[in-house]
Amino acid sequence: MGVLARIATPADLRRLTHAQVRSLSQEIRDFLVQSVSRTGGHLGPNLGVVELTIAIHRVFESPRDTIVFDTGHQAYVHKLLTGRQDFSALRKRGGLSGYPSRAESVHDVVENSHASTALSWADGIAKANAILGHRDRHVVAVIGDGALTGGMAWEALNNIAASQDRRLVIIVNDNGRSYAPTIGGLAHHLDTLRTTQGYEHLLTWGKRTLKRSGPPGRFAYDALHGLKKGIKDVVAITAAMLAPVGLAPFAAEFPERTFDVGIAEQHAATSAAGMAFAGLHPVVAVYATFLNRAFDQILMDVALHKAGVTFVLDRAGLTGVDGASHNGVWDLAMLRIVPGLRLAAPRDEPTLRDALRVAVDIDDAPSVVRYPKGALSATIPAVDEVDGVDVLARHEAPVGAPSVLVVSIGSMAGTALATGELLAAHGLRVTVVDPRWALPVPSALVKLAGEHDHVVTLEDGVVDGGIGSLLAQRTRAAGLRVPVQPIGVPLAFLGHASTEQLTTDLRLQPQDIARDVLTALDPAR
Ligand SMILES: Cc1ncc(C[n+]2csc(CCOP(=O)(O)OP(=O)(O)O)c2C)c(N)n1
Repeated sequence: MGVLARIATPADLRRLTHAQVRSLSQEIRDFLVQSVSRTGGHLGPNLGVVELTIAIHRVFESPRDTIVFDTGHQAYVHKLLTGRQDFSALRKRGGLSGYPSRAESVHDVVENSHASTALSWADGIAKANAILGHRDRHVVAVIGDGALTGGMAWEALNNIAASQDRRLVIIVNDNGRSYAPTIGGLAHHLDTLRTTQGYEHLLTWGKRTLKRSGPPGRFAYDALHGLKKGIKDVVAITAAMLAPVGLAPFAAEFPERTFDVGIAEQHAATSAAGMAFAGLHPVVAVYATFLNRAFDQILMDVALHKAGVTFVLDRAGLTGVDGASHNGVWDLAMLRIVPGLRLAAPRDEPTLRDALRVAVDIDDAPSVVRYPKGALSATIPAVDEVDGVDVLARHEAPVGAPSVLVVSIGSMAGTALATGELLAAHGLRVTVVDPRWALPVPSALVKLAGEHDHVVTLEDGVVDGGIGSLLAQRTRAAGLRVPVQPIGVPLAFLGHASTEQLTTDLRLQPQDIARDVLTALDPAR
């Protein structure tokens, strides 16, 4: 029996002599060459990390210590050392995944195979470990010289370099190659640093690192003080916009729980996923327009990993005077395709408070709370509620009059109410509703749509691919024939102007919307 067959868990590795470890390395190489040449998969990157992975598992104690592989294509050796030695169906349904997989093992943490994210994950996990007082836990990030060319890795490095007291170890696996030889000045620089690789060398390094990794986190119990205040596991993250997004008072009261990561929206999202993995509930506060930068991270780091992270989007909708690049009109269309994501568009302060309260309780999916620039609308009370959907107004009409459902998203509530009144004045039966939670589209909203002759949706995001078009899709899928008329911001870059001027130009004023609805109902009108 070889050495590999006797390794069921990383603990078995720690009992091996150096000679046995050398045999193990050779066995793993032989195994990989044989099995991966049969199944296909990443052979070279894994042959390059055999000694490294053995060393990591001898020095650190997974899963107490978290090991994060950047990209994850080089995790085969890690799989072999953590109880997964049947590679016969690698990358086939029912067989082992070609990347780390939480479903396979508690030793796997990051499944995102998009490169350059590991340092952000590691930073988030290490921050959470420090806050939660887990002084004995290390985070080890393995990143290749190729992945290190990704800008996101530099966002993370900038944050990690500024932190102290965190038990975070970064291993740069510099083999001079990405898929092709690694390009750029960094690769050149690393070439000059590269040293001889060998198992004994790595082990000595690892043990030294353990000794050097500094005193345990000092601020855990400050932080726990926050628990008494009812914020339990909440931490706040901003990307260089602490005061503009309104986090200054939170930062003043809970400095240890507030992280300004710099102009690094991608790192904000992925480090938040890391924090959520380690037991916190991060609230990432950004302007809606800047969230666009972090789409892949929301999709692949937060949503795919079912991380409970709340994104608070300030300045959602038309922002006006800052011009084309500052309108927060893409978030709804962008976020509606993220599986599992829940999004609230509160219309006033009470619904904003309620949305935030609900959002920070969602621990298994991304949640988003979006609200417009400036003061929130005066309170707009609901007159009724239908399975979670607020009814803002009901206008009755004589029997036989056509009925219209006006669906308001977030800040459009005032416009929706005024539109409803204008339509009612034309003899229509009108119901004005606000789902508050717009994503996923509530089934109650689909049902309400089916009870009317016509549906009009009002949103302050791009109308193409927005909530209205999604509702239209859902009603069709439910077999309903009711027409859905989506009204929102056209797909264009809008020059700077006041929001009043913009909504007038874009025909988003109540009288324009009412006219468009009446025309849709009776084109001859
Ligand atoms: C965002 C992104 N772009 C491209 C890829 C495709 N890709 C997978 S591995 C890899 C090379 C990674 O090189 P390196 O980090 O040095 O690891 P090595 O394979 O050399 O160990 C590339 C480009 C990816 N996974 N993610």
